[in-house]
Order: sequence, then C-alpha cells, then structure tokens
Amino acid sequence: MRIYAIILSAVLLAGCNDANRMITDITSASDLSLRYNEPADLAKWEQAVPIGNGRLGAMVFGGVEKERIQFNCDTLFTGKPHDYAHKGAVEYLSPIRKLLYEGKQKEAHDLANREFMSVLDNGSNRQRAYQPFGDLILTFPEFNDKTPANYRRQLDIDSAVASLEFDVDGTTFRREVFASYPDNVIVTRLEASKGGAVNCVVSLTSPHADIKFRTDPSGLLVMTGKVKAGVTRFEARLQVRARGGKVVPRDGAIEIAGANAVTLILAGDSSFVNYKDVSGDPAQKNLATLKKVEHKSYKNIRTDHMQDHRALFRRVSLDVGTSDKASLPTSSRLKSFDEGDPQFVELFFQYGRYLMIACSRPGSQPANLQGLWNELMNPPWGSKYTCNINTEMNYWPAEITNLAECHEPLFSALEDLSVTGANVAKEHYGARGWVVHHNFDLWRGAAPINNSNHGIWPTGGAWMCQHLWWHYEFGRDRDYLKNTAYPIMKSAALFFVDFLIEDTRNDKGWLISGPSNSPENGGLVMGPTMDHQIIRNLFGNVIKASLVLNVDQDLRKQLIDMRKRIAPNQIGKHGQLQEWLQDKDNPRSHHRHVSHLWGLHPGNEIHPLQTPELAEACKVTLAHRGDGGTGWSKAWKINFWARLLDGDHSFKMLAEALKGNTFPNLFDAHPPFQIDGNFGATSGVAEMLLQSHAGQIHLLPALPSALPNGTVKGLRTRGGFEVDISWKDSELVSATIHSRPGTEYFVRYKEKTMYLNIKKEKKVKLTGKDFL
Ligand code: FUC
Repeated sequence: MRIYAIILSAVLLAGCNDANRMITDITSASDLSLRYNEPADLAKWEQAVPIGNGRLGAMVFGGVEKERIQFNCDTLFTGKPHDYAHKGAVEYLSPIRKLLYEGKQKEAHDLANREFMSVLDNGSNRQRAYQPFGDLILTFPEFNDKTPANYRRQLDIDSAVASLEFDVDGTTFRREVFASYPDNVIVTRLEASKGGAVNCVVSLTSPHADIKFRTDPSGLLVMTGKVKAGVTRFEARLQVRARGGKVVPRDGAIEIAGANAVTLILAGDSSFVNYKDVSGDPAQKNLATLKKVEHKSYKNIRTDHMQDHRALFRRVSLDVGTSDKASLPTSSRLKSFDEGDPQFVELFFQYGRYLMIACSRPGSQPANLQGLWNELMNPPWGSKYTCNINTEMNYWPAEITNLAECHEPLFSALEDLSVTGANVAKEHYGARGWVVHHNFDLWRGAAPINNSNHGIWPTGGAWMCQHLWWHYEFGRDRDYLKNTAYPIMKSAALFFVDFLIEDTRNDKGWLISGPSNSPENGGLVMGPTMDHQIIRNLFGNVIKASLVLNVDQDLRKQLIDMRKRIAPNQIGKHGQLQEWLQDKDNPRSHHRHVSHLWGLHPGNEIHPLQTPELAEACKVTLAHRGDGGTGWSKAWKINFWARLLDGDHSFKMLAEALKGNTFPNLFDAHPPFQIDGNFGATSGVAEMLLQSHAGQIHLLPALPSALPNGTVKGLRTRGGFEVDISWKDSELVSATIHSRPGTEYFVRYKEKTMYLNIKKEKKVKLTGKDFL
C-alpha cells in the first residue's frame, strides 16, 4: 500500500499522466471576491486587480495570451534626500500677517510665493513623485489563435489571492498571484489540468533608466536600473521554479516549455535606507529575501501568506444579508448597485480593509494617494502624501476596523516628519516643535509647496497627530503612548503654543491660526475654522496624554489656558457653520472640501446630542455643499452623516460614491484613481454601526433603513473594547462587548445609556431589552 502511494506520487510529480495535480482552487473562492468574465484590457489599468504586502504591490490583468503583472515598490520616488525648508522665511511671517490683517490678500500671496515656500531642487514648486517599478510579462504564444472557454478571473479578498482560469482544447489552465508579507515576495503560479502543458516566456520591463538584464540557467532573471528622475537604484530578481519541462534562459527572458506547473518568485527592492540615505544595496536585500524561501514549497508559501492575511482580515466580519447578485461580475453589480444588493456593501466595506492590509504593514511606507499602486511616471498629484484630508482619510478605518498594526507606517513617517518639520518650524516660523503643511513625500518635505493660496496650511502635522492619540485610545498601550506618541504630539503642540497669535482686530482676545488656508478654498487668510478645531483637538489630546503619563504639569496648564482662548466655532447668517472668522460663506458653493466640519468628523467637538446647535449648522453647510463631489468628498460625507446620526443620508452618500466614483476594480475614482475614498467608505460604514468618539460606545448610531438586518463582529472602540452587534428589523438584538483591555465605559443605544464595568479580558452580552 505504501509502496503504491510512493509510486503514484512519483508518477504525478513527473507529470506523465493527464490528470495533473493543481494546488490552486478557483472554485472555492469566497463570496468576498471581485469577479470578472473577461481579462482586463492591458491598457486599462483600473480593470486590473490589486495585490500587495505593504511594500510590494502589483496589478494583475489576467490576460490569456499575454499576462501583465505591473508592480510597485513603496520606496521608488523621483528626487533624492533634500531639505525643503526655506532659510530666512521667518523674516516674512509678520509682513504676511500684516498684509492679511489689512485685507491685502493678493499682496500676501505674492510675498509668500516669493519668500515663504519650500526650496526645491527640481526647478518646480512641487514635491517628488511616487514611481512605477516595472512589469512582469508572461507570454503564451500557443494561445494566440485560440478562443478560451469558461474564462473567469477574480480577486478573493479573504485569501488575498488573484486568480484566473480558462479552458483551451479541453485543458484547464489556472493562474494565481499573491504578495506575501511573511516571505516578502510576489508569487505567481501557473498550472494546467494536463501534465506537461505549461509553456510560457517570462520577462521583466521597466520605464526607468540604466535598465539591464541578466539571466542564468537556474531560472534566474535579474533586472537592475535607476529611477529616471532620481537617484534611487533598484533591482527585481525573479526566480523561476518549474515542475517538469525545460527552463531555458534567453536574452533578457526565460522560456519554460512542457512544465506541469511553474512558480515565479519575484523579489524587488531599492537602495532606499531612510529619507536621508539612499546608499542601500537592493541586490543584497533581494538575495537575502530569496535565500529565505529557497527551500520553501509553493504550497507552504501560499499557506503562510493566507494565514498571515486572514489573521488580520478575519478579525472583522459583516453580514447585512445575502443577495442573488453575489455571483455576478463585479462591474455589473457596481453599475446597478441598489438596496437589493446588501452583500455588495459588505464587499466594499471589506475591500477597504483588504486594501489597508495590502498597502500598509509594519515596516512599509504609509499608504500614499494611490495606496501602493501606480503605473505612471507622472502620477496625479505625484501619488505622494496630501495631508489636508487624503493621508488621514486613508487611516480612518485602521483602529475601528481592527487593523491597528496597519497604522504603524504612518507613525514611522510622523517620527521622520517631527525632525524635518522641526527645521521648518524654526526657519519659517521661529517656533519650537514641528510643523507639516499640506503635503509630504518620501524625503519628508514639510514646508509649504505649490502656491501660497493653498500650500501654506500649518495644521497637517497636527491633524496626523490625532492618529497617534487614537492608537492609544483604542489600544490603551501606555508604553506606546509614553515612548512613541506623546513625544511627537507634545512637540507638535509646542509649535502651536509659539505660532498662535492673538487677534487684535477686536477685543475678544481670541487666539487664531495664520497665515493659513481653509484647505483649497478661499486662499490665504487669518483664522480658518478648521485650524482651530484641529489645534483644540491636539491640545486636548496632549492634555489627556500628559495626565495619563503624569508628566509636564506646567505645559498642561498652559495648554488648558490657551485652548480656552482659541477662536470658537461660529454659526453664520444662513445658519451654516462658518468656514472662516468672517461670516462670508457662499451658500451656492459645492466645493469638495468641507474642512470646517472637521470638528464633527474626524474631530469630536461637534455632536448632535452634545452640541445640537452646532450640529444643525453642520447640516445646513452640508445641504449647501450638496451630495456631489470627488470620491473622497463623498466618502467624507458618508462619515459626516453617520456622525449626524442620519443613517439614510449616510447610506445615500455610499450609493453615490459607488455609482459615481468607483472603477470596475472597486478602486475609488476621484477621478482619477485615489485610494482615500475606499478607506473613507469603509470607515463610514463602520461609523453607521458603531461610534465611540463622544465618551460612550454608541450602538447602531446611524443604522440605514436599507440594512435592517445584520451582524457585525470585531469592531473596536475607544476605551479598549471589541464589539459584536446583531440587529433585526432595524432594532438591536444583542451586543457583546469584550474587554481589550478596557474595563469601564458607558454604552448607549437610542435614548438610553448604561454604565459598563467588565473584568479585564472578559466580555458581557447586552440585549435590546436592556436598553428599554
Ligand atoms: C487635494 C484635493 C484634490 C486631490 C488632491 C490629491 O488637493 O483637493 O481633490 O484629492 O488633494
């Protein structure tokens, strides 16, 4: 019996029989899949599906006779290490303020554009751009004149594997591609149902400079090069493993003939070490990476990858009902999205979580404007980090949807920015602490860019500090607060202690921010509302953190005093929340930024139950601005309406975003593609079901009538809890609150609030009746 088994497996491995063993299994893909019945057009990038391991990303097109796997590495940027600060700019701070006080905005813009902007090394006023790496191209000449049958491709976001399958002349061909975080590589597998049927030519391409190729008979293909408009060098190293058949190196390519199965393992890296140093050796890094998997089977690489992904992804589940559309192609579901497809809400919600795991893992760069995925040498807005909304929106779902580890790359970037931004604080403002304006890049540029009419906005760093505090609020890790978060937050607050200025135009004694902008609306001003909300939030969080850590008593007292004097929110003549100190909002403006509602979301100083007048003013503003906008603007409005406890309007904005601003691969369409809207929508769905920003866990605060029945498990709240909720006929059935590691809090459902006291790491189950 044993001997028979050994002989049989030897026969299978040799591929001498027709029934070739396939590891891939497209048929068992979960309902959490994006599905298509045709390949992506090789020239239409937004039809391909994304995979990623935080550092390496790829778009898989699923072509039959030609497969394109366009890949990225998170540290390939144009430019080089550079200090963007403008020495001596501080001389012009008071003159610019004076011009603004005198109502001479144009003169202020001109002076600031001349004397106050970043010093750049590329003859422009822009920061540097994220770059593509290259394409892994697989060609299959034998399929050229064939019509495949039963073609399907999909991205299973539960296993984080992109796959495709089709039949040609009675043989089934399967392919799958994934990016492994544990093994740090992108893996492609080619299989066929018949032995010896895998034939393919593998090559690499790149649009950059100094591109060179090397092959060797072991099945190795190496591509080296340098970023065209920069200094960063890179290497892609592809190892071909074939089971059976022949592997023949050609000029810059590898040909595989008659194999039973093929595994392609792609390592890719750059010379980037940190924002000050690009002297690394990508070849050494890749060699080490490939060495580690040298003896690891495809099956084991795949199993470890799925386990790693699912350990994060499966922490949260959402079930809002099934629909018979789940097996339809994703693009047709998207086009016809309506309330009859609640499962699509689940898919889109979980897709944001999938993307977060794929583009932001400990050790990687933060998610940029396109996450990790970019095919263009000159991508929109440089595909860098715009932090007057976009970068922060990327991380809104991190804590609440239980992916706190994925937040880490943002914190690492903040550590860098607190250094480069300290130089900008000194040179531009003569201030202590650190400051970041509305963009940063790989080189951690923190000074104002583009044009003073939107680039001078000093609260980018302060806004990002909210994320440091959230990570503590949700996770309650005191060591993290003490060693990582607090020093950066405190230094950010010190900047504003020096920067805030008393408005002497009246006798109110208000402290205001300026020169600044209300993001991208109205040009340079003194005292935009958003800045004051952000600075109040930062001061408040530093005050709380200093109490938790029992440090800096004098600073705390100073922040408490100053915080009270920061210009308050004001309601204007239309009943709107004022965007500026002056009551000059245009009720007909549909501007995409709704910056002055920051205090409603992601801030927490406006709440319909605690500050009802201000909440009403937010509604008036949202009515003025309308339900249109870019992808991220609609995504923000999903969150705003959820915070206003209006689930139906929140759901309407979700439908608007899906129908008007989403590509066939479910990437957010600003347009163009920008990933923030994906993350904003995921956060918005979570905010419909659970909120905790107002000192209590609020169950089903904005449940839309389109989702009357459902269960969500594993969402997190401030205070250190994990919450499972189920509801039926739009009423709470039960809520299970786990201590993680929180113990005491208030829990609210509808009108009733209860005090919660759970033993550490225990859970308590509440039912709808408890809240009657
Ligand atoms: C801000 C927005 C734009 C775009 C860009 C990346 O400038 O106003 O809409 O999202 O960032």
